[in-house]
Parts: sequence; structure tokens; C-alpha cells
Amino acid sequence: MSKRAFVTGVTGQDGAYLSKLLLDKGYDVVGFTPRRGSDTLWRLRELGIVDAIDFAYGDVTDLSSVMRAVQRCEPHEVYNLAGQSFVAVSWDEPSHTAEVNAVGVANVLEAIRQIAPSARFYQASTSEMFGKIRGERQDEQTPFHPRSPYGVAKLYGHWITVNYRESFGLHASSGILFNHESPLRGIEFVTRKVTDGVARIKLGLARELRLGNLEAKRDWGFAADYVEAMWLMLQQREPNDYVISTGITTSVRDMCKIAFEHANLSYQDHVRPDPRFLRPAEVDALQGDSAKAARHLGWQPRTSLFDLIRMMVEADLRRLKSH
Ligand code: NAP
Ligand code: F7E
Repeated sequence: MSKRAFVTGVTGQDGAYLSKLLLDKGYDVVGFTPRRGSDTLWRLRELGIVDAIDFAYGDVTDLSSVMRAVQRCEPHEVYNLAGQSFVAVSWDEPSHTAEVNAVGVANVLEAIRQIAPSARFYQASTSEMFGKIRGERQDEQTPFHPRSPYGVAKLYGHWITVNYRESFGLHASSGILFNHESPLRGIEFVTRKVTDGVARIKLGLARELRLGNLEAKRDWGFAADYVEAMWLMLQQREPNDYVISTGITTSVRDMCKIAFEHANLSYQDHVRPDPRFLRPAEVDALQGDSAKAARHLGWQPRTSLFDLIRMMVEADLRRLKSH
């Protein structure tokens, strides 16, 4: 009999790559998703898996919808990827962000506790919880100091996961994932905004790209590598929390350089500063230490930022040419 996975946020970047991985491993995947007017299935289409997913409609902020879907799925594994994931928007919509990223996690855990207590649970936590960092590298022992309503809400999601593990013995793990990108990344995030911008400039569809803080540094990896770590966490005998990162940090400026140079362009000729993209409080730099994941899970990142950004520029050139 196949294993059944319940994936919230199935239409997002990570939901798409994780579903592909699980389907390739022979899982039945139930994808939990809100009914939206716009086309939210494009990523699943690009990966050719939209017809392989059994959709359950609902919203993580609506406990009854989560409970009904979990009851129908009877999952062995639950991956909670649903999130208001754009940090910048979290200052405009702090309560909504808290509803989805904090209360939503409690709802999914409560449904598991009541309906499927032997299911294994993965929570999509984030390096944004570290926020205002003091040391150079961040690992599972590093203190948290979130800098945005997004990070604050995710911190609740992290601790309620730990709490349900300690209170009720659930097999609940929290993956503290650093930034991970791909050709399926939302266009509002800086890597995809840059690779899409480079492709537009190269094809003569735009002349400039407006960006905020070029000095911010991030530890960027490839989403397809990172969803493997999610799956590995749920295959362990004991639940635990893991930092998932590449260990290499790069500035937005240097990431731009890689993208523009791949298209034989110079970023200085096209990137323009725009204060609209600055944030009320910034996370200046992040650099993870995933030694624990390497030791326990045997997980290692496989894709360099250089290869990742080139892959994204190529995908955006292909997309724009085909339109
Ligand atoms: P994403 O592309 O923005 O996907 C988020 C998903 O959540 C979408 O499918 C979205 O559906 C769904 N969603 C939003 N609100 C919902 C609600 N109220 N109920 C049910 N589903 C809802 O984000 P991602 O990059 O795949 O990230 C996945 C998760 O990991 C998120 O929780 C994010 O915060 C977290 N995370 C991401 C990173 C990263 O670098 N990518 C790093 C650490 C943690 P719609 O499209 O229909 O809105
Ligand atoms: O910003 C700077 C911006 O929006 C990265 C989410 O997946 O990763 C992501 O959050 C950096 C920041 O990602 C622009 O100020 C400069 O310093 O791509 P981002 P993020 O905020 O790091 C974490 C781990 C998550 O958990 C989140 O869900 O780039 N930056 N200029 C810009 N950022 C954007 N978006 N747009 C600009 O024009």
C-alpha cells in the first residue's frame, strides 16, 4: 500500500518540488489548497504533476477545513508549507500573516493530534527567525531575534511545533530553512525579480531594474535540494529540528552580478536604487551551519548559487521567448 502525504501550500514553490519528489517515491499526495480565482497551478503544471495530485480545498486558518481534509486523507506524513511567505508584505498585513503563519500551524497540529496522531509532521520554519544576528553562522543553538511580522509569526509556528512534540509526543519536526530559490520562485522575491529582469533587459522588453538594499547578504540554495531535507526529517526514528543551508553567504549586489554577467550585461548599467523596496527593519546577513543535518540526515546541498542563478536566467529567457 502506498504511503499518503498531506501537503499544505502544495501550489507554492516548495509544495511543487516536494510533491514531485513524493510522487517519484510512490506516495499518494493530497494537496491542501485554498480555492483562488487566479491560476495557482502553474508550478504543478510546469513539473507535469498537476493531474497526479488529489486536491483537498481549504485554508489553514479555517480549522474545520483542515480537520475535514486530514480525516479524508488519513495521512502518514504531513508537510505544512502553507504560508504568507513574502517578508515585505508582512508589515502591510501583520494580522493576516499571524493568522496563516502562526495560528495556521496550531490548526494543522491540532487536526493531527485529534485525527491522525501517528502521522509525522514537518513545519516550514525559517532563517528569518534569527533576524538580527550576532555571530557569523547560525545553527540550531543560535538565539532568535526576528525582524519582521513574518519572522515573529514563524517563531510561534516553530515553538508550537516543539510544544506539540513535547506535550503530546507527536513526531513533529521543524526545518529551519535558509532562502531557497528556483525557476519556480515567486516573482516578488529578489532572485527571481533579478533573473526575470535580466531576461527582459536582454530581450529588449525593459531597460532597468529597480531594487532596494543591495548590501543585504543571504545564504541561497536550490529549492529542489531543500525539499529532500524535509522528506529526510520525517524518515528519522525521532523528530528533531534542523538548520538547512549552504553555509555560503552572498550579497544581493553579487547575486545581481552573476545574473547580469550570464547574459553578457553589466548590472551597473541597469540596476537603479528604489527606496520603495527598502524594509522598515532589515535582516542584514544570514549564513547557516547545517552540520547537524549532514550528521543525522546525510543531507548536503548540491547546487551552487552560480549554477542556480544561471538556471533561473535561462528559464526566464525561455519563458519570455515563448510568450
Ligand atoms: P510560496 O511559494 O509563497 O507558497 C506558499 C503556499 O502557501 C502557496 O501554495 C499558497 O497558496 C499557500 N497558502 C497561503 N496562505 C494559505 C492559507 N491561508 N491556507 C492554505 N494555504 C495557503 O512559498 P515557498 O517558497 O514555497 O515556501 C513554503 C513555506 O516555507 C512557506 O511557509 C514559507 O514561509 C516557508 N519558507 C520558505 C523559504 C524559502 O526561501 N522559500 C525559507 C524558509 C521557509 P496560494 O498560492 O493559493 O496563495
Ligand atoms: O529578500 C533584499 C531584501 O524577498 C532577500 C522568503 O522565502 O527567505 C525569503 O525571505 C533580500 C532582503 O527574501 C529587493 O531587502 C533588495 O534583504 O528575496 P527576498 P527574504 O526576505 O530573505 C526567507 C528565508 C523566508 O522564509 C521567506 O519566506 O533582498 N532586496 N532589493 C530585495 N528583496 C525583494 N523582494 N525585492 C527587491 O527589490
